[in-house]
Amino acid sequence: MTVVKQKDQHMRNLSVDGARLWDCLMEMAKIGATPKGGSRRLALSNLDREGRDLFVRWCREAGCAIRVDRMGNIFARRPGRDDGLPPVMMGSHLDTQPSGGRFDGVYGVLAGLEVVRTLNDHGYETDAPVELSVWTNEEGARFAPSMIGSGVFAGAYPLEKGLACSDTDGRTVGGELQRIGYAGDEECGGRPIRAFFEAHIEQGPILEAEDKTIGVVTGAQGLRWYDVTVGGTDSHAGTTPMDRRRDAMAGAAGMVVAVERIGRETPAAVTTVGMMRVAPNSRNVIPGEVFFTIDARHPDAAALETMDTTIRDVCADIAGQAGLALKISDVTDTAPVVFDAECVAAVRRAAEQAGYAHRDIVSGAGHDACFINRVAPTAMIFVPCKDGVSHNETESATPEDLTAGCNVLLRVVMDAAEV
Ligand code: HGY
Ligand code: MN
Ligand code: MN
Repeated sequence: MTVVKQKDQHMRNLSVDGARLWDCLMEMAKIGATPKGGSRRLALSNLDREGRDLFVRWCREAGCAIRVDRMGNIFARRPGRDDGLPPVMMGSHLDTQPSGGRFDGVYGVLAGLEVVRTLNDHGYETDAPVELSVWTNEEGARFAPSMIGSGVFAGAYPLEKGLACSDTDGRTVGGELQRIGYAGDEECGGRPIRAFFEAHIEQGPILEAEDKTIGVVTGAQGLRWYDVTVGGTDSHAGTTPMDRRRDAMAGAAGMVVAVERIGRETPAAVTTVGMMRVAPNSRNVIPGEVFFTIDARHPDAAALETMDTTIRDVCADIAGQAGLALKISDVTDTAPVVFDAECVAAVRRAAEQAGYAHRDIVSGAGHDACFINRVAPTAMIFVPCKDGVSHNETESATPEDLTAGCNVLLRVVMDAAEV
């Protein structure tokens, strides 16, 4: 590979191979493909292993050295002229929701691979090394909390907590990493990173509605997850008079409606009850226990704090009036994030130089970048998705927009990797 001084001006206008990127996305989408055209690769499942293995093979073919840390985070490293410099990192996640789409997370990973391939195609040597990362269990669908791999890497959670997270069958992150062969020996984090960039679909309707190609992501809203258990008394549906019941389902239902109303009545807030388990879950038994989850988000920390108090109070009132037991456990509490101003400006500049319509945007979704932002200058690049739909098998994005976002990623990585 002939090395070309990276200062050559014409090298500044490299473009990625959008068709190759699309083909990779579709190849990865075959792993865990769902009947309605989505993806199901739950974190650390056999399908997640298959996706990881395919990614590692592609990166090795692109000349990258592979390292895996103790949380199963994968790092594919392309050497730089001065390999002692802290790397410029790109990346996202390969795990999906149970009925997820083909682009959430995967796009940021494979756009990074396309950047590496493009640099290779042109024999472009960066000063600093470039690393492409895959973070473990970003979605939080199988193991809670979400973003646990990047969270441990960034020091938000101790390693022991990360490895001990378990799914509803009692399998732990640590055990599953061993089982699928991704229990690495590298310590998590604690090393300097020059900058981190994550490309991602917006997962919301704004860019598409405003006909913008690039979202210059300035930050992300705050997020709180709760586990709620409502305790009543199992009893016979036919013989128990209505005034003698401790009906955990009726109590939980009132709380779900109240939580939804808090989201709807608090400007800029969103609240969701996504999971529910009923015990004993028999049609002629009054439920004695109901478990459900709450996901509450807001871009402002004080407003999120107020929502926290209101949610706890309203659930306690409902339980008190119905004589029910109530337990609310905090699962995750991540404050609103502001990304690095220089990295954000680099994304904006790259979009302008490429002539892409763009706008600043705050992410409604959480991302690994939100944790990496604690240990490295970080920013994100958004591209539109159809109807703003995500966490849904019909999630869709255009090859043109995906290519544009990847070109912006290429530019900011090349700039950041220059000394
Ligand atoms: O929940 C989120 O915001 C992300 O998709 N894991
Ligand atoms: Mn994601
Ligand atoms: Mn997601």
